[in-house]
Amino acid sequence: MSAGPKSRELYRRACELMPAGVSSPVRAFGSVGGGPLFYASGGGCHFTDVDGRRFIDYVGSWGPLILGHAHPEVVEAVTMAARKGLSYGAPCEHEIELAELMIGAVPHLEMVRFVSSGTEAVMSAIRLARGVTGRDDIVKFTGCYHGHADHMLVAAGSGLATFGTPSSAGVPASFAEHTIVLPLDDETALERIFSERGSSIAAVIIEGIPANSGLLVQRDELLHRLRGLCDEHGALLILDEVITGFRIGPGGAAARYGVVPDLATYGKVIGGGMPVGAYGGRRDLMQQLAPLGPVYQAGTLSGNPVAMAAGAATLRHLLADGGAAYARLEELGSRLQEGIERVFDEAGTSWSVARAGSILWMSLQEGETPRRFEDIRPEAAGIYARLHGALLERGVYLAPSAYEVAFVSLAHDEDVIDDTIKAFGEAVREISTG
Ligand code: KE4
Repeated sequence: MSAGPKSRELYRRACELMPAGVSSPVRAFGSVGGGPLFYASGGGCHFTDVDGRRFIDYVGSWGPLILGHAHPEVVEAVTMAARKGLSYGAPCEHEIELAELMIGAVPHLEMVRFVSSGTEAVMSAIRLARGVTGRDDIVKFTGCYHGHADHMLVAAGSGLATFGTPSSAGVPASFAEHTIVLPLDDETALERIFSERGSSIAAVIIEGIPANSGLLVQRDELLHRLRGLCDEHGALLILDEVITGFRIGPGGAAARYGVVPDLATYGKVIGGGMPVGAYGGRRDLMQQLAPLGPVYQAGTLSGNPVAMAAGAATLRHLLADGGAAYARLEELGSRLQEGIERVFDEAGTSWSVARAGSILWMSLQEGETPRRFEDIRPEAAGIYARLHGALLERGVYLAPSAYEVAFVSLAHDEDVIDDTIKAFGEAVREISTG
C-alpha cells in the first residue's frame, strides 16, 4: 500500500529538509517500500494519517505508548506541568516522583539518573562501568541494539576473540577495539571470552529480551550463566531494559529471569511518550557519578519536568492495583499471538510468533523460532514487506521493518485484536497467492 497524496507531498518537502525526510532511519519505510505515512493524530490504539485514514497502531512510537496515544491521565499531567514551566535546569519534585515509582518497583534499583534517551542511558551506564572497574572492554551480542553511541555501533569481528569492527561510517576502528561482540544463546562463546579476556572486561550489556532483531527470547540458563561469569571475573552486568523496562512487568526482564544486574538502562515506557531515558542500579556504583565521583555525565534537559510528569503518570497507571495492567496486557498479547498463529497454521506455513507479554514478533520462516540473530533467514524480510503492505491496506500498522517488534497497548481491546487477526487472515491469503 502506498502513502496517500498528502503524506507523499509532505514527504517530498521533508526530503528537501531532512535526510530521507525523517528524524530516525527506520521511519523512512526503506525496507518495506511505499513511503512513510505522516501521522495527523493518535487516539487510544489508533492513529489517523494526514490523508484521513485510520489505522490500528502496533508501533506505539516504538514502545513508549503502553497506555495508547494521548491517554487522558498523561495528557493532563503534561498540561499541568507545562502550565508551570517547560524546563528548569534545576531539581524539581517531578524527578523525585518518577524516581520513587521506578525504585519502588525494581528492587535492584537503589539509585537512578535521568537522561533524555535510551542511547544516553546506555552510553552513560557503560562509561560508569568502565570508570568504576578501571577496565575498557565491553561485551555485547549480535543483533542487540543499544542506541547509537559510537562504541555500540559495532559488529562482530572475524572470530570470537577478536574485537568488533565499526558497523557505521564515522566510528573509528579504535573506538570499536574495546567492544567484543558475541552470538546470543551461546554459553561456550561466553565461557571462552571470559577465560581469555575476563580481567579486562568492564561490563557485559544485553537487552532484557533482545527485541531489535526480531524477538530473541533467551533461555534463563544463559542469563544466569552470564551473571555468574561477571561475578567470577569482577565484570558488571548491564541489563538494557529500554524496551522491556515496565513493559513486560514492573520488574522488567530482571524479574522475569530472576537475575540481578549491577546496572540497568531504561527509556520508552518511563517517559510515556516524552523524551526520557534513565540508568540506575547499585548505590555504590551510582555514587561514582559527578558531582559525587569521577565519572562525568550531564544533560540540559535531563529530568525535564514535563517529561517526568508524563513518565510518572504512565507508571502510576501501570503500577496501580498491584500491576493489574500487566495481566491485561498478557491477555491481549496472548489473544493476538494465538490468532496470528492460527492464521499461519491455516495457511499451511510453520511460521510462528515470538512473544513476551505485549511484545510480539512474527518469525516468517520455517522451523524453530530463532534465539539468535544469525538464525533469522534474510528472505523472511521480503515476505514481511509484502505482509506489511497487505495489512496497511486493511488498516493495520506494523513496524516498517521485519526486525522490529509489535507492541500491544492497554488501549487495544478484544474487538481490535480480533479485527487484526481477521486482517492477518486476509493479508496472508493475499500474499500466499500473490
Ligand atoms: P533511544 O536512543 O532510541 O531512545 O534508545 C536506544 C535504544 C536502547 N536500547 C534498546 C534496547 C533500544 O531498543 C533502543 C531503541 N530502540 C529503537 C527501535 N527498536 C528505537 C527506534 C528508532 O531508532 O527509531
